[in-house]
Amino acid sequence: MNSAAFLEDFHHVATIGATSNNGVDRQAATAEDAQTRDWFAGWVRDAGWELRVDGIGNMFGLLEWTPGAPYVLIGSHLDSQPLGGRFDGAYGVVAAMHAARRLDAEIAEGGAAPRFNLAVVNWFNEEGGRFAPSIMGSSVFAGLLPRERMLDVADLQGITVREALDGIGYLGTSEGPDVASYAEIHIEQGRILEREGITIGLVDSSWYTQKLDIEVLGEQSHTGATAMADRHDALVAASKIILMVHDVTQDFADEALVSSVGQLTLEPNSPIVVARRVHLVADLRSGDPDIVKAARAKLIADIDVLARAHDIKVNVKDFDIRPIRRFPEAGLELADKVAADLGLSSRRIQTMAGHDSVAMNTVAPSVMLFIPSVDGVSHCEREFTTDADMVTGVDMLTGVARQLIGGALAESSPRPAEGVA
Ligand code: HGY
Ligand code: MN
Ligand code: MN
Repeated sequence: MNSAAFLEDFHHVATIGATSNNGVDRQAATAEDAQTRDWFAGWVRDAGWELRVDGIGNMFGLLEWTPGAPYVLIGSHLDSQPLGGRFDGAYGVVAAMHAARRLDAEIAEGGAAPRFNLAVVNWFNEEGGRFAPSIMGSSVFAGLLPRERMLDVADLQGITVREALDGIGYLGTSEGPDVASYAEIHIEQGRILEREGITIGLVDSSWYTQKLDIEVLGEQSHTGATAMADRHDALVAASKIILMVHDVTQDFADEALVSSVGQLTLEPNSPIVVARRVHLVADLRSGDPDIVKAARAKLIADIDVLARAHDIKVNVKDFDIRPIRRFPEAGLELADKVAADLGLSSRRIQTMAGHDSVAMNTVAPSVMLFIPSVDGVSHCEREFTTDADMVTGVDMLTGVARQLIGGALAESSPRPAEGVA
């Protein structure tokens, strides 16, 4: 495998939307996202593969070796968080492009046409930083989210997904390929592989996740002239809610529940006006659905008490509820054997972060692979993974994809979700 070519492509993509602290800012359907999309499209065309863009901006590079056969999909996402890391998602897309190119060369050199074809995919808006929810493009593709409703989702400036995709020329009209199975490789975004000195993570399940959309409604007034007894300060109440979201984790075993409020909007956001409205998004995750549900119930009860005490109104809505999804045993065993044949250490591991594979695993047998993250840092400019680990991961993905196009997992079926309300 030509590691130098892979590394050259990866480090080139990292220059697109690069920030001054070694991160990237390529939020979904922005000009920077468009630049990586143009790069992906040009690379696919230069490779002689068919390029397709579907109705939610997912991009596919198709290699058809066996006319009419379904496709094994391999890929990830090129969009990033604001001031995010240059590895999250982009690594998996560039790795998939190079894995596909290797398999294409093997088949061209005399390999028999495999049972299944292969497609490389760049999923739209996996990150969900600009347009919520995250994992949008792959969830629409998997039929988990309705496309028309997602196209109407607006960002904080009121621009819709439809307008943004159309504005960068990536509101496609094609249908995606018929899927036989899916594989994705991604940085771990945690510290387990690094701590244990293990090269490859074999993801066996995803954490139960849900978001809370919280609207705090007070009353606007003069910060200087209004008596304290007369104030209905939405920001004071919101601040207490933010701490509640953090503190509820202490009701459970260490690290059993993770939660934060990551997004806050404030109205009218004037230094001389008591806030009338604050909008918050809280993210709650656990390996145990009952823990998230118990934490949610406590938060709703405590917020109700707070609203009364402050004589304000708080609206709380659930959204982006993701049950635990287990990846097929046959895929884990397949990946375990590929790693062993390559002489790589591996271990089974859960993912706390969401991924496109979590959506794809609902419609096609999927394999999700990790490579180590230095310090486990992600969604941060400090995110880092070594060239050596990235190159090893491309070998791993190529080995798994080679099995999948040969028909492995063809008889497997996706597993039902767990922890569904
Ligand atoms: O939602 C997630 O966990 C992903 O990072 N977008
Ligand atoms: Mn990601
Ligand atoms: Mn991410």
